[in-house]
Parts: sequence; C-alpha cells; structure tokens
Amino acid sequence: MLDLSMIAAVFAQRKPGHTLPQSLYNSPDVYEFDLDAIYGQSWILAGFTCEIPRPRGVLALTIGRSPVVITRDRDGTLKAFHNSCRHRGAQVCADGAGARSRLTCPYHQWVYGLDGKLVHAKDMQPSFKPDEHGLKPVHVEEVAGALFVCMAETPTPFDQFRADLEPLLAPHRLNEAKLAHQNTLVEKGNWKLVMENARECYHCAVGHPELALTFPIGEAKGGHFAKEDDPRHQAFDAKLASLGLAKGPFIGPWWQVERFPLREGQVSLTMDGQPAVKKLMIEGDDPDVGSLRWAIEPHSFCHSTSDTTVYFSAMPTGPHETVVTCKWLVHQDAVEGVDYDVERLTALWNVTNLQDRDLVELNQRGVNSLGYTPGPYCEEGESYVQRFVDWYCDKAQDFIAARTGIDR
Ligand code: 3BY
Ligand code: FES
Ligand code: FE
Repeated sequence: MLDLSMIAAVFAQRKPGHTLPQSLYNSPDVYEFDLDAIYGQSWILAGFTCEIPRPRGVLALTIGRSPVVITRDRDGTLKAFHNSCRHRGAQVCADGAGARSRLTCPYHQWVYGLDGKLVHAKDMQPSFKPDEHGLKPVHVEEVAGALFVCMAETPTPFDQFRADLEPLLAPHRLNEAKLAHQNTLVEKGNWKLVMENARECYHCAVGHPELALTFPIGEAKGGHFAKEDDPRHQAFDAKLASLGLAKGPFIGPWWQVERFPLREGQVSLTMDGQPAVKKLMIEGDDPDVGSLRWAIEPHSFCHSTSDTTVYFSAMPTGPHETVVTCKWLVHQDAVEGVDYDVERLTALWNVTNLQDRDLVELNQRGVNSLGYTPGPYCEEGESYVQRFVDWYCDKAQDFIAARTGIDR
C-alpha cells in the first residue's frame, strides 16, 4: 500500500511556475501512485476505430500496468474491459489489434464473448457461477473515429471534450482511415519529463531543425497559435470558413483542440512540407488546411493534416522509463507504394521523436543530480508545460484528498 501522506508532503513542497520536486520524477512510489491516480483516473486515447478489424475484432493495449481490451461486435457496438482473466488473472488478449468473435484466455482456455460474458470454463465444479465471472468493464467513448478509455469507476466528465473535438476532427474522416504504420520508442525518462517536453516548442528551434521547416515553432504562445492581426492568419481563417472547417481553439482542463496554419507554403508535417499521401483524408482536393492539433492529458497529442493523422502516446513503464507509441493513419483507399511511401510518411516524426528522446534522457540525467533544484518555466514558451504540471498536481492532490482527507 502506498503511503499517500508521504506523497502529499512532496506535493506540498511544490513551487508554482517551477519544475517539480525531484522525487516526483524519480521515486518508485510516485511512479506507482501516478499509475493509479493519473493513468488509472484519466481518459486515455487508446487508438482508432479503424484499427479494429471488421466485422468483429479487438484492440488491446496496456495502460501503466493494466492491460485493457476494446471489442467491437458485428453491429459496431464498442465495449472495453480489463484484459485480465477472471480465472487466475492472465492477460487474455495480446496487445495489438485482431479479428475475434470470442476472447479465449491462452492459459486454461476460459472463453469470453465480445460483450465480456464468460461463455465457457472447462470442467468447473457445479457450484461455479459463470455470470459472476465476466470481464470487468472499462469506460469507452468514440469521437469521430478515435477511441478513448477510462479505468476510473466514475470517469471525469467527457461531454464537453466530445463537443469540442468532434466538429473539428470529423472532417478528417478517421472512420475511413487505416493504420499505415506504427512504432514504439523506449525512453529512459519519467513519463512527466516526456510529456513536459512534448508540451513545448521552446526547444524546437535548436532541437528540431527538420520540424522547424513546417511547424510554426515560435507561434504557440500564451496557450494557442492564433495571431488575429497577422494577414496570413486572417487569410487562413477565411479559407477555413469557406471550406466549413472549424478552428477552435478549445482549451479544456485536460484537452487542447486547435487548427492552425503551418509555415508559409507548407501543407503537411513532412520533411519537405508537401503531402505524404496522394489520397486526402479531408474532402476536396485542397491540401492546404494547416494542422489540427488535439492533445489530452496525461499522455498524448495528435496532428491531423489534410493527408494524415499522427498519434503520439506516452506510457509509463517504470520510474525512469516511458514507451512512446507513434501511429500514422492514412485514407483506407491509399495504396502503399503508389499513393504513399511509409518512409516518407514517417520520416519527420521519426527524426523528431528521436531528438525528443535524447532531450528527455538528458533532462532525466540532470534531474537525478544532487544539485537539482526546481527551475522556472518560461511563461510564454512553456505555457502548455505549466498547464500540464498544474493539471497533474491538481489531479494528484484531488486523488489523495478523496482517499485520506489530506487537503492541499
Ligand atoms: O504538441 C505538439 O504539437 C508537439 C509536437 C511538436 C512540438 N510539440 C509541441
Ligand atoms: Fe485464464 Fe486460467 S487464467 S483461463
Ligand atoms: Fe520536441
């Protein structure tokens, strides 16, 4: 059992506007706490409906130390469960997507329906009650082809987030997409250092020369990208209006959704700024619609350009280890080698993610130092980092308060 009063004492030392106290980036107890209080209580962008094979299939992923499986039946009904067998607890479905009509545990072959009900348990005694041993449900929501799960008993309200995201994401038609590629990167850093790094572009000019060609690295200031008095932004707004594309920004407690223009003359987040896919995800043939950035705490950001959606997700796997998963979606009718080339599609984010991994590892090494003292964030260039750490501390302290009565 975690000693929540000790963790509460660490949060009490935190200096607003500054990086976190050292043990929040280091301690094994805080890592366990984060899995329960943060990853166990938040909505997680698990993936995309188009990843689940039709007519019936599953998408399984591990959130912290909890395997979760999302199922879709022939009618399209989505459900999610703890992917832990009700016999002796084995993980039922391997992580990843697969076509399935039943979920069979590989250990002793207990069989579950896609609705989580236990339908067969070999040789069990007459007193055994299968209806009491279904898979435990997890909350699941779908927004415009994106799948969110939440393991909390009572999840954080989702409706406002849906209302903000749906109209902006729907034109990207993710239900007509396919997964073109995915990869993972193991980073030797605490997940919060991965996310702090992902929430700012204060490092981008020097850290990401390739990204800086297309991404307006200096523009995401004070929380969002819009520059009302810039003629280029005005022209961008007028064009979006003529195409019926909403822009936002919608900034909620744990989300940010905003369409913004890329650098002049650039239409996609690729090495050369040109589309990586011939068949566009959005309607029409104008690829120049900027990027829709949609990001949720604690773990992800996505960029939807006219041609592709890129997904970034950070999963803690240890106090000093995080696995970053990156996925690229393209139109389901786009043919690899004809309409797109995986190398070209993925090159920019691959190089960017590797650069970020090195920065995170550098950050972790220095944070481990006897000489580490929390330092001040840059208010303008690191405003989203501050939002992230403030959100984290609030969520953590709410969790502690609800269980111990210790208030901040
Ligand atoms: O959230 C983002 O947009 C990431 C990707 C590039 C820079 N960084 C702030
Ligand atoms: Fe799943 Fe035994 S643990 S059938
Ligand atoms: Fe970066």
